[in-house]
Amino acid sequence: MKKKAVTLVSVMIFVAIVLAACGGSSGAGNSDGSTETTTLRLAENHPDDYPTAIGDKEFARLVEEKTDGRYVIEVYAGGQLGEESEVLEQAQLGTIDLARVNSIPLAQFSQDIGVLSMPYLFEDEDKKWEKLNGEVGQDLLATLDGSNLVGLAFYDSGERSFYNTKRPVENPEDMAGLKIRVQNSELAIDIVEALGASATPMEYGEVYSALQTGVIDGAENNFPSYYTSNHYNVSQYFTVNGYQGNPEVLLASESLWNDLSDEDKEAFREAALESVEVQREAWAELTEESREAVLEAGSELVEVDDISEWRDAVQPVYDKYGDQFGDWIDRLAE
Ligand code: GTR
Repeated sequence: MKKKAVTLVSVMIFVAIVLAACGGSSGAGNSDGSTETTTLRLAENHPDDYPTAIGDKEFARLVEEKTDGRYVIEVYAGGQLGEESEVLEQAQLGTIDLARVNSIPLAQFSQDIGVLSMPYLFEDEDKKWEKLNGEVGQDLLATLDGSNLVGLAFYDSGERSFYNTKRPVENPEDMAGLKIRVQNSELAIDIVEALGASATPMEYGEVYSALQTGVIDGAENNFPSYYTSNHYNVSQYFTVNGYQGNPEVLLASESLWNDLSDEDKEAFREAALESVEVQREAWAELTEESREAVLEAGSELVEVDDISEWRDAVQPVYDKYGDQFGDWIDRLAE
């Protein structure tokens, strides 16, 4: 929620008190001579030192710099502002200004963005990031138009793999009958079902106890999430099959966006794109670190030498969505 302080001294004092009470802040005396600071809230569901949160903070720093301090962004990490679906709803309503979310739940607002969650879509990391940071990426983000959300940039989320509490899974047949938690997305359900497992959509914050109590047998995620969520403590078999390379998305609520001048919109967009580098460096580091940490803690990593049987097993997903995503798949592969 935006909080504005205006020049009249008495009003400023009043606003400062209100803002302090709400956890916001206000300031005066920017380098451009203006006396107005707008404090924005950015929702982040990972811990404060997780790579996406590091990216968010770099974005915040750059926005502040580029707008001469007229915009201050406070990052609310650790899911303080709610689970991903609640955050998305609030961003649509404009009660949360900015958010970093995963691209899978965004597919409910832009079917096109779903293409990024297609299994085994990306083969080359450099190319993937050239595309996501370039015109195709911006065109994909623009498909959110009409959803009250404005996509700014993609962040790295590596590759997702399956893990479970029951047994080492070496090939798709071993997935049979496992109850796997997925994000809230039809495509995610279809992938798990193509593999012969059953899919249970659930919020991220509920997965740990669902694994612990046996409500589900497994889930899927990248190494950093598997590690920092402590899922590795309750789900020891991790199959390194990197089946999905969908990125994270930094976005703004349209209500914030409509309040920004064209110049400030440009500053926000630039800041978002520039923050990607710092986020990706942090990502690479934590990916290594978390892989080692879970191994040390006793996780059993099943390395998949031949990914082709996994690719073949998810072919029904390409049969179902191939036409719908065809043009995007071509553009991402060009
Ligand atoms: C993580 C992602 C989160 C959340 C989570 C999930 O990789 O960073 O935003 O989407 O996965 O599986 O729900």
